[in-house]
Amino acid sequence: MRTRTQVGIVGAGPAGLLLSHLLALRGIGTVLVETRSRQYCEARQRAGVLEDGSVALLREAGLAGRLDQQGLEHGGIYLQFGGERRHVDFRDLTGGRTVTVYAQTEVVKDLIARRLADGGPSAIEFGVSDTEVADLDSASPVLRYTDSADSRHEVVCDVIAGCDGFHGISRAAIPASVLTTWQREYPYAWLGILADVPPSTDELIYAHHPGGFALHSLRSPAVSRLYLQVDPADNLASWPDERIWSELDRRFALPGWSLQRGDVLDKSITPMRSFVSAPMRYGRLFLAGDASHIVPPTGAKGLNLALADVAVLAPALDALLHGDGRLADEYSATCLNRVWRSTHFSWWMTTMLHRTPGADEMETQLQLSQLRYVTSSRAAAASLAENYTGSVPLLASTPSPQ
Ligand code: RFL
Ligand code: PHB
Repeated sequence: MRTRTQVGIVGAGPAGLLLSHLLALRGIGTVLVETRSRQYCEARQRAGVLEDGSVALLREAGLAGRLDQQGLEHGGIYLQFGGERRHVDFRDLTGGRTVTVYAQTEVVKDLIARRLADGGPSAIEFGVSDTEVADLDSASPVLRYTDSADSRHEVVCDVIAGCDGFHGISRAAIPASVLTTWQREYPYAWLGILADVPPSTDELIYAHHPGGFALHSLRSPAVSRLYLQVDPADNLASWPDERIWSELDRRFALPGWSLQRGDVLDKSITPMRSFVSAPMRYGRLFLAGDASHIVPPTGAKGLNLALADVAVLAPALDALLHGDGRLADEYSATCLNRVWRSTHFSWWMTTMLHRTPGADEMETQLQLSQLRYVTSSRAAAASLAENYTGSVPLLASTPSPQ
């Protein structure tokens, strides 16, 4: 079947879904294809923290109905190390900025519901296979896929957006000779659990411990989200619930405080990596979100970067489709400024808080010194707070990385 659309979008994660919605608001038609089922996309456990810029963006786009009711505003985080738990007060350090705890799964549910309500059942094609993008350097790039009923489709587009995550096909369709990539794999992974128990803390706790990093986050007043640094070669079979809870107890231990336990609702292990590819455009293909860059989750940046990319991309594509390519030409450089800032911040948080297997005592002492500094110097604390809340300026006028 051969059809036409203005923008073909690969991937119905936060980037692809929000892009489709922002383009619809501008009267631009999209075909959005997704390999997974709707249920799978809505259940996949991922990020939990939105910068206030992301909240403002979702609000402006008319998507914040549930977010405004259920999102939990947080004005800081705790950093725990050397037997102490110290608070970093974002509101005070950044002139009132905050973050909002609202799960990525909820953002995705809101976006899917809105696209289907506005665009009808065909607004998102779930369960596709064999997605291909071709003719990217022509004026009419082509998106091909097989739908869930086994029919093959060819969609002729004006532009294609690759929003298909780190393992998608879009980035791989760019000739290697025009892409530069930077990558760092970390020698640790995160074991994450969702637990049916009220959080034991009012704000997130990032804990440095000789046994490895731990993070206490949350999903709601009734559901906690907790992470442990583990070996990337570990599998879930070696982490029965009892071992997870006792390791969490050990890493968060503080006199007079205890961690409440509950049923484990979900359990997964995620590798940690930093990755950037540039440029984020090749001909009529534009990459957004994890398709172009990955950060380790310690800075809570991945989802926010994905949303920020498409906030820049939607007006750029609108102008391009109306004959003005200037914003589209600047797309990659504009996004990469933010991407590299978040890449640095995420790497910095990660290496400050995790234990490198086999590292000497020097690493520990350097980390502890840095942790004491960011919790005692107002300038250092303000830098962390600016980066975490996303209040660092975009630096759009600075010469771009590529
Ligand atoms: P996604 O969410 O990976 O969506 C890509 C979609 O593309 C589909 N797809 C294809 N569809 C069609 N054809 C193909 N060939 C396809 N190949 C793939 C996939 O099925 C999928 O639905 O990318 P997107 O939209 O760029 O969004 C990025 C975010 O998901 C990611 O950066 C964050 O989850 C990262 N992250 C965090 N980010 C934050 O901002 N704050 C956090 O607190 C935070 N915590 C986290 C995180 C990621 C984690 N994991 C699991 C990696 C915590 C964890 C544990
Ligand atoms: C989460 O709630 O899933 C979460 C929070 C903060 C992070 C990473 C993940 O840095």
